[in-house]
Amino acid sequence: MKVVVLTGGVGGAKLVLGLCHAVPATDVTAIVNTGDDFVHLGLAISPDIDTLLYTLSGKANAAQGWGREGESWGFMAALRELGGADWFQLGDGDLALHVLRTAALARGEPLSRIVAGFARSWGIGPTILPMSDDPVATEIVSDEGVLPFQHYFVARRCEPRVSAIRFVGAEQARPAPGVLDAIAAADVILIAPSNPFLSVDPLLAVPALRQALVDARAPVIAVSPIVGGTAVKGPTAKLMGELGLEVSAASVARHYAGVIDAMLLDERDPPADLPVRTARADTLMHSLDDRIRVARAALAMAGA
Ligand code: FO1
Ligand code: CA
Repeated sequence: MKVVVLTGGVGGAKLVLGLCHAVPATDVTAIVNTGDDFVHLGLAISPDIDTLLYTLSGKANAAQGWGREGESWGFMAALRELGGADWFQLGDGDLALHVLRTAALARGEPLSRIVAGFARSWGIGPTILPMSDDPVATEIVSDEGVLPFQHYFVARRCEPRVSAIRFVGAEQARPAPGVLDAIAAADVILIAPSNPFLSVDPLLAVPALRQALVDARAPVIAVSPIVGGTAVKGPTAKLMGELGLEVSAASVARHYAGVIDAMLLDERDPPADLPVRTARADTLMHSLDDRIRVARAALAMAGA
């Protein structure tokens, strides 16, 4: 069964890992948000891609959600001695991805090919595709001005009050090679329980990608990022309040209207009248078994 999953951030990576135990890993294609990407100290950083690479290769720092397990920080210590910008932590092992990606991009290699090379080196089964090889930058319009995503998310710890979110370059961005084919060939398409506004919307802002989802033969099923009336982690609930949205699965379903055919709700959520087909499960993902359960529950909605 060919499964395509749209993902970003830590929550999304958890579901992708669960999927790899619910169907053959090589039947899974992850289309990953690149709106968080930025150049820092001259290095090309792709956080959501790297989080997925680490998660699928067993290298992820489970507690932290990003970066590597058992990381060392010699580079950051030396950087601080020299007064370098230390608000964004770059572990010694993590640096290898950024240095190699930066060098390859400078040689004109597209991000999609670089990521495929990393995945192959680490023996990762699923296909990992950036949403686009073209630049898309998430910007946060806030009461502290227009902030680059990582400044909002890391330097300011999501404290600014958000009035709008923009995806600079999305209009002109083309889906990366393989993205449209994967969507067309899919038996089921999942939207992971990633932050709808920060991690999923950049994907839906790429016109041809969104259109492909609308036109897809396969059902598009979203896993609700809201559990019991709030978000599991991260700024989703706070953002929804600031954007004037009710913090509920129904609100997310309306946000995805026209794209999704169904939504998997958490069993704790109050009864809701959603505009799409629904099913319920325990969608909290702490253990690997949790992730497999949620993946299976989502796939079951496809009648697959
Ligand atoms: N998040 C933080 O809160 N602090 C950091 O210092 C940090 C460094 C970092 C380095 C590499 C990387 O791939 C991710 C990193 N993240 C950090 C997480 C990152 O900001 C988020 O994972 C995404 O951008 C949103 O999911
Ligand atoms: Ca459709």
